[in-house]
Amino acid sequence: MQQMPSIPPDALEVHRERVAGSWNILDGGVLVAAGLPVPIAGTDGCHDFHVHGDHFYLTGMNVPGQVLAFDPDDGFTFFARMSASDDRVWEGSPPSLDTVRGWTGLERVFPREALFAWIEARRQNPIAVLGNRDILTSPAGYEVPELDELWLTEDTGRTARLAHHIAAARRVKDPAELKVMRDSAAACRAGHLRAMRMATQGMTERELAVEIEAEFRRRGARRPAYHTIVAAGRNGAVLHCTPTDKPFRNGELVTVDAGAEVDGYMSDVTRSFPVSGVFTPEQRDIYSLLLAVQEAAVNTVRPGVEFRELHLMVCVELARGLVDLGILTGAPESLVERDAHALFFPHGLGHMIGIATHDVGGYLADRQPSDRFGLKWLRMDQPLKPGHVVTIEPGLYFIEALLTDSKRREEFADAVNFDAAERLLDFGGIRIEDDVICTEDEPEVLTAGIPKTIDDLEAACR
Ligand SMILES: [Mn+2]
Repeated sequence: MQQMPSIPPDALEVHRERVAGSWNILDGGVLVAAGLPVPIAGTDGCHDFHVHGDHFYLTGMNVPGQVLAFDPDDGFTFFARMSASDDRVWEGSPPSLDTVRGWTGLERVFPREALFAWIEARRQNPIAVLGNRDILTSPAGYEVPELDELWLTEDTGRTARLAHHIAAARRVKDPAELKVMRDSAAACRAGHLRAMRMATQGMTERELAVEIEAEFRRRGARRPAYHTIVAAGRNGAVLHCTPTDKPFRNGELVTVDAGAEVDGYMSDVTRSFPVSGVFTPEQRDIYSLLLAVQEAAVNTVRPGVEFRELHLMVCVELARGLVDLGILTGAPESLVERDAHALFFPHGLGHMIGIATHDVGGYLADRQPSDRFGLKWLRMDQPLKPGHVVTIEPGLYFIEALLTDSKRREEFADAVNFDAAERLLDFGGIRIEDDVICTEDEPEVLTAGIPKTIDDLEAACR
């Protein structure tokens, strides 16, 4: 059931003004639908509901089947779901229209049955369809089953243009959003501390995931922000490893990539630590390299810094470290130019985070992801600005699929010591990830309270 939104009405009002101002439309209208629950095929159940981020950003509401509409004459109009009495038996009563007005700061709040008339009045005018587009395919779920007969004329060019503007607005987090993101980071910290304390030989990845997620919820999370990753030993080299029932063994590293959803905002943190509580000398060497590079990258988060440049800087520093460790051979810059580093760090340095874990607006509208091996999984390409919240998450992996690939072995025969790399397959992989606010000055690390130096990790594991 909907509770009072975490973002106060005056802040939601600012979101709406910012977005409507950038839309700058003179006719027609906009629909921003919340989305409908997604059925689990073959059952009478549904997947956990996820409200569309644009609808949430503008209303603070997360109730399925609701719609925010906009037109240049009336401004924003909200269509709230009023349950039938049978639904109230199963789901409880929804908030009254006045309660919704108070929560959202919206004045024009009507029962959802009025949506039909709103669309009918704009028949054959250009309409942009933002939010969840399931309103076009499942209009009955929004109580407008006659949508086809209403001659709703979507202007797809307008939809694309307006979607870009709302993504741009969502990039810069305001103080009300940052407050919630700090709460999310606090829940995330508690879960990671519990993981470090609880992990022990014989425990399974799945058992540890349960502990982490339980702690998130105790600290106010509604649910995990994404599928929790717990990966020990070789599994650490599988980038999105679903926890298995494989027991931890002393000598292995465990990588935990887990975040919490608190009041609609996400956290996303990764830490790697030893099952035994003590790093081996080899683990220390590789971990220290990654930590130094991660800390340098976090400290470089400043207005004007191009995130793609920061990613490439990290690649060069990781390549330099891998040369020192005898795994790569050559000049770090030229190794990165030919993507040799990407065998060991194939993913991007990070992404924007907010209402979504991989938040909208990562790429500027006129930039495209590269198809280069070392850049194709980079989720962000733009200059940083104050109010951006980004993850900084370099990793180092010894990935069987890449190291045993005959084409890559041929291509990088002169650059990679494959024997040395293969000896590290059991090392698996490590990643260090923090959530960082770009400010006018020093970056603020939302997740700074989660141990990441070797001393702090070994202490937290005791
Ligand atoms: Mn991440």
